[in-house]
Amino acid sequence: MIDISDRVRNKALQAKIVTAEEAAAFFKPGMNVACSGFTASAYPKAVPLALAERMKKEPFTVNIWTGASTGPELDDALAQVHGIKGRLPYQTDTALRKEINDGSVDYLDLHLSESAQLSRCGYLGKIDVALVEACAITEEGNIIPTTSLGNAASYVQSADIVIVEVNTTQPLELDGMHDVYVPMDPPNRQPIPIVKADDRVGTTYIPCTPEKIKYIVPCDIKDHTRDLSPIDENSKKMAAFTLEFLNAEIKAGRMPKNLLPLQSGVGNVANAVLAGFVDSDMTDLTVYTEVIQDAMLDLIDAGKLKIASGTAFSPSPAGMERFYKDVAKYKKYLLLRPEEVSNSPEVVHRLGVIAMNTAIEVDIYGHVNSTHITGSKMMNGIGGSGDFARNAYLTIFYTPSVAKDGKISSVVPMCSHIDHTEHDVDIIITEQGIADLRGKAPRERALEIINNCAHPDYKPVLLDYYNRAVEATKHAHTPHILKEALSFHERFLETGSMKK
Ligand code: 0RQ
Repeated sequence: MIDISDRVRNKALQAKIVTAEEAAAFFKPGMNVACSGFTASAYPKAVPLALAERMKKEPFTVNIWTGASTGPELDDALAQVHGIKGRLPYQTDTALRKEINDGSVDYLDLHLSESAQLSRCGYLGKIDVALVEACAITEEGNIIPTTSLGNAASYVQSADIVIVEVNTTQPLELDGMHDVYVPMDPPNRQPIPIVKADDRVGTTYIPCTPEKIKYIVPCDIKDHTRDLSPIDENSKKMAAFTLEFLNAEIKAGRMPKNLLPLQSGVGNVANAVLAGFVDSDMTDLTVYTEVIQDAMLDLIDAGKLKIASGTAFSPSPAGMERFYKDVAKYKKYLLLRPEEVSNSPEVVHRLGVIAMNTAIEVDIYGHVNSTHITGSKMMNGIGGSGDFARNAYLTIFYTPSVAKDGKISSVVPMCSHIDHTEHDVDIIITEQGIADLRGKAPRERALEIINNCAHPDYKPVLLDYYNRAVEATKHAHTPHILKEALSFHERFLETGSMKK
């Protein structure tokens, strides 16, 4: 077994060090297992792998609660052995997605800012065990987290039993990068006293006591973060539109020169947009987001970033190496918080965040579908997009104008599922252009979106639908022909293409 005695600073606790198999033997069918982890960062690895091995011989299921998506050692390993019955609040694993969409897994797709509070409310049942990754455990039993916080602090607070995986691949210098603050629940909640993206309001560790800790398991498996894919042409165009738009906002006096705190989703568009900031002449940028990726390291190196506050540090493997080589330098600019703080509607609203997230489809009135393919099949989940979209100062959604080689238009008459309503969406950007919906009534928005964002292959049919809807409803507030509104989706389901 790997020696972790230097990382378990409470001598008495060292007696609780066991193998992953011994810890996995503790789990019982139907347990609510509340894990650390947000994206492929800081999720438990050794114990879930051992649990999956046990489930192969002795099939049973547990409910997995996390911060968001995790890496393959947790979601994929357990999904492969059909070991998950309930899952919340977000996930991106392919095998688990299949199980969610074939009815085997009950998935609660939750606003991430609310997921810790929901777990404390009681109606989801009690947490049977909190399973969290740590860098080290202090003399007092407190847990020093690793590359994300997610819901780990709240889960540890609520649990009577805690299993800690001490990950030796995580450098001890991570200590100090966290700001752990768990809000009280109503009616005792106080304002979260963050007024600037870099304000610290909590502890650098997850409070815990030695008595709560049942087992400590050594782990030497690295975070399974993903390689960055090269930035594609569409994303480059969407990034250029964003920079052009934000520069115009600065010129018009609607934004300060260093903008407002930025939030960006994950993936190609987010990377391209952030890369655009690296090449821009903007300085003193601040970031108040969920997931901190490679582009933040670029912004730090370019001397453009004051602070990036998030809940997960999830760069590519190459980005992680770069960070590990100079933790002391990068750490000064990075701050990890629980997701109920990083995504807090109260704080996002106060700071005036610029929210930039990706949609699956948008409709001509500005509603956004972030989660469902053709209305029924879950893709990933709402994640933090709702926390930011509803509360940001400026809310931008991105989508390529078409999907599946042009067979699908991402601009449709009516979204097949709605996560973000017309009331929350300010700007829509596709590779075709930008629709500024601010201050526009629904009929003006429809023309702005169709003319600026739809693909030329679909523009005529969308305009035709809109014009006929206006006539049919005699210029109603939000014109629709209901029996036709989802005809694009019907056609796709029937013929495999939205094209006529
Ligand atoms: O399917 O993988 O089978 O080819 O959807 O689409 O273009 O690869 O885009 O990876 O950026 O994901 C909205 C899903 C976009 C993501 C979504 C199909 C497409 C492909 C993925 P294939 P792309 P991305 C921060 C904020 C919600 C959570 C969120 C997401 C697959 O951004 O999950 O914002 N967002 N969180 O072919 C049918 C369409 C389609 C379509 C795309 N119109 N119809 N299929 N696809 N558009 C992160 C966190 O919260 C942690």
